[in-house]
Amino acid sequence: ATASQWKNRTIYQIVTDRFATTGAQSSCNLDARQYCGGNLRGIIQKLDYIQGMGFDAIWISPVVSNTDLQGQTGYHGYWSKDIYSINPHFGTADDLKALSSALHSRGMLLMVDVVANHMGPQDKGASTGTSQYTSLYTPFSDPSHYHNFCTITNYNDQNNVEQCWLGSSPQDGLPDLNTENPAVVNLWNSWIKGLVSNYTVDGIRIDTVKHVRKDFWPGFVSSAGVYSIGEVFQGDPAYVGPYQQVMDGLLNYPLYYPLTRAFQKTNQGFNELINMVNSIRTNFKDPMALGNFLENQDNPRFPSITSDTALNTNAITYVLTGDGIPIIYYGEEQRYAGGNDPYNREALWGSGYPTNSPLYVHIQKVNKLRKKVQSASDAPLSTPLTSLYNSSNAWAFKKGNMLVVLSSAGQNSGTQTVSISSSSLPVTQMTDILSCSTFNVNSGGSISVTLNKGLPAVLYPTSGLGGSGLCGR
Ligand code: ABC
Ligand code: CA
Repeated sequence: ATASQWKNRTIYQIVTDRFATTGAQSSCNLDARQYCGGNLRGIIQKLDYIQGMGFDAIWISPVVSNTDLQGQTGYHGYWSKDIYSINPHFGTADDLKALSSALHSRGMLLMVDVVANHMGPQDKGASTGTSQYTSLYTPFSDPSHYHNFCTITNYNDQNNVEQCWLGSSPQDGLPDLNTENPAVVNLWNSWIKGLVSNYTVDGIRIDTVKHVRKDFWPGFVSSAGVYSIGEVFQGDPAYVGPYQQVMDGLLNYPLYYPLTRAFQKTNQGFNELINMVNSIRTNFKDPMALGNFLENQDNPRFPSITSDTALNTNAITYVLTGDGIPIIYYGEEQRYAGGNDPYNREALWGSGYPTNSPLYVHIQKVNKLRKKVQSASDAPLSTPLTSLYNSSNAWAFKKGNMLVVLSSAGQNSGTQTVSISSSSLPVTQMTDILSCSTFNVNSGGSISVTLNKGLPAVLYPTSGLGGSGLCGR
């Protein structure tokens, strides 16, 4: 699928080992960093759970066979050993094909995570350079396929970031591929082409993008031939933006930090977040092709930063309604609260997969509205948001005919009235699809929206809700 097809989607991010299992639902010791039994067939069995929340795409862990490192394993999938075989812990090539077709028969898309910067850490043994252990890997089994060992010490030195290894020693570091070697480039380009066609993959999430020279990527993404979204783990939009010259989208790290700060405590104001939304517009070629997120496998889950459930709900509401493609990390809907890696990779079977928990239902409602907005051709989701009002504890913006009112007053606040006035508002009755309360836009273009207990409102013209399944319509 193309970037423009992905822009209307909502993505559910899965750590394959931790989302669903077809085996015993044993408890998962996070500290141990072992495989806990999640697999591809487990995902197939839980597609109703995902689609029930309104997601129409999933992103799964890297699928290739991984190395094990002295007591730790590649349960997360980022430690490639043999790029031509499927990680047996996750299933078989046929299981991956079955997942792909199960998704497609539901009208959903498959995104696979891929890593081209490095291979997995070597098992015990080699102590110097690269030459002693390269035979571990397929197909990168020649020393010329790797950069010599050096550790990344200076993130301001792009050469150091690209040519050196992640990790502090040859033993636990990630062998850095020589992505300048034409043999390596050719192997990667034909591999990604094969992966996409063998498994009918619709999009790729690319790992460690800033650790490979920029001009490696156009050949790789054009060989893939589908939407690509890269990980450049950096908060500065001026640093990340140029990467959109070499691939379709990026994970929106520049947004992530101000978004977290706006909702990590009450009454933090919205200026920093609004400024970032604007700065992203000037630094990126296509802001709507960026992937917005609040949680992922590398950062502490949001509820580990604040226990305020209203702040959490507001932050998620921005991810679902702001500019860009929403990405929700598995377990976010159940308010899992793990901290940094490895504690943010809980086994979801521990939850029992309830479909009535508050955030599950919240995400479901907003996704229903997204579908409705998407089918209303007058004002699509790709319309950039317009900020209409902000204060120390509220922010209102319009996107198409949707009016979103976010609050940072917190769960212990009472009622909060936000009065918005703009000639761009339709003079009509609006329904908050979360509470089902209605509010009128008067002929002067002003509306007063009442929020309760710090929860947001997501409003849409009542007359446009027919067939949405929202608020009895
Ligand atoms: C394992 C252990 C960890 C241990 C680590 C050293 O080894 O589990 O407990 O701390 C995979 C696994 C991890 C595993 C690693 C290493 O491999 O998932 O569990 O950690 O073996 C991607 C993936 C990630 C994956 C890999 C490796 C890469 O999303 O899941 O990890 O394939 C860097 C990379 C980034 C990478 C991330 C983990 O490390 O650039 O691609 N993620 C700064 C740097 C970033 C750096 C980040 C985190 O710190 O600039 O480059 O990311 O270390 C902002 C700044 C940012 C700054 C942040 C912290 O603050 O703007 O620049 O990021 O304000
Ligand atoms: Ca590199």
